[in-house]
Amino acid sequence: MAKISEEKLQKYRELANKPSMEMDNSEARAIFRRMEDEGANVRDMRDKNVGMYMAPYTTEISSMDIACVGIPMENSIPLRTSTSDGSRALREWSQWYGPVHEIWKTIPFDLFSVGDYGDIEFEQKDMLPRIEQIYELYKQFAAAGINTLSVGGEHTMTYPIMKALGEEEPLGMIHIDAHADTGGAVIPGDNDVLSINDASPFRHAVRDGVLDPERCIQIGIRGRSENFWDFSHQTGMRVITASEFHDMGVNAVIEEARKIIGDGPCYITLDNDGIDPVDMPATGLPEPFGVSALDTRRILRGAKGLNIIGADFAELSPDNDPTGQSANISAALSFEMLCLLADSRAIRSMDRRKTHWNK
Ligand SMILES: [Mn+2]
Repeated sequence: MAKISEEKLQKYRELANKPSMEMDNSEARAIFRRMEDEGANVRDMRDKNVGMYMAPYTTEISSMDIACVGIPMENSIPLRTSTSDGSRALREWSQWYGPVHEIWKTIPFDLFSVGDYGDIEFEQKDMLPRIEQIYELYKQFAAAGINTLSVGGEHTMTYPIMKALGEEEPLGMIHIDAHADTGGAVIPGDNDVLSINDASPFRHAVRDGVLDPERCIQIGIRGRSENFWDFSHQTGMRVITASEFHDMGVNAVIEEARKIIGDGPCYITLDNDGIDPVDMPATGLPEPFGVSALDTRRILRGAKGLNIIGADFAELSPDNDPTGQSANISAALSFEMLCLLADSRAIRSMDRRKTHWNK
């Protein structure tokens, strides 16, 4: 049996002696070095106090271009809850992702100032004051021209976010979910206010004029509640059921989504129950035969180049996630969204300012 030649071994040994941080990709090498120099804990993956994707924590609005925000909201979920813990779980797993996008090589921290705003500290327990508090905060983000990656928390949160971000120009939407979330009042005679819950955010957003239904695509809709979404169909949203999604194939769906969204501002919202519960068990509302985690990533990657101004990941319920599998996948998908936000902002604006960590 021939041995590996001394010449080759010599070369392999030289390469083997090279420290990991001396990687060939110079941009990747530079960002890891810079993060470490500025005090980010890039070598320890067990730090539970780290910011989302290792972004520095800050509540100083003027210091951010892109804000990562946790919204620990749990007010109207009917069963198997724990969405109030979703942002904590995602933040913990987010250390495994970034700072460089594996395919696009996007480095959000080198393009813009990304900050982790932390979890919103709700002043009150009830739904309406919480909705109001989210709206007031996102109005500040909108006024400062900040793009947001929000992690929930129940899906109701997307309504006040859209209300703030869509005030100037109505948004288009790419929405992955088992449910279209355009439901009406559950109890006949219920007033508009009480009908705000996690099955209705997009009905309220359309009614407020901040979401353009003709620029909306809803993907993965399925299950026993499918008959409750008349509002989506009647207002011209494109509803792609999970069955239709599987028949069409992901590339045809992406093509259609891009046509529907066009050039206008687009918001991406992922409800974790849109993803098949085999991949994503951490949901209060498991609906089988959904969109795979992999196809969800394909859809996100297919959105590159669109004018994306905000994104969120909703309804992660860590109590149903004993291995952390769901939080891990949620963090992976949300990093795709962070890169989309950075890339879109880079298309819109020439202004650049890097993220910095304090020592
Ligand atoms: Mn939803």
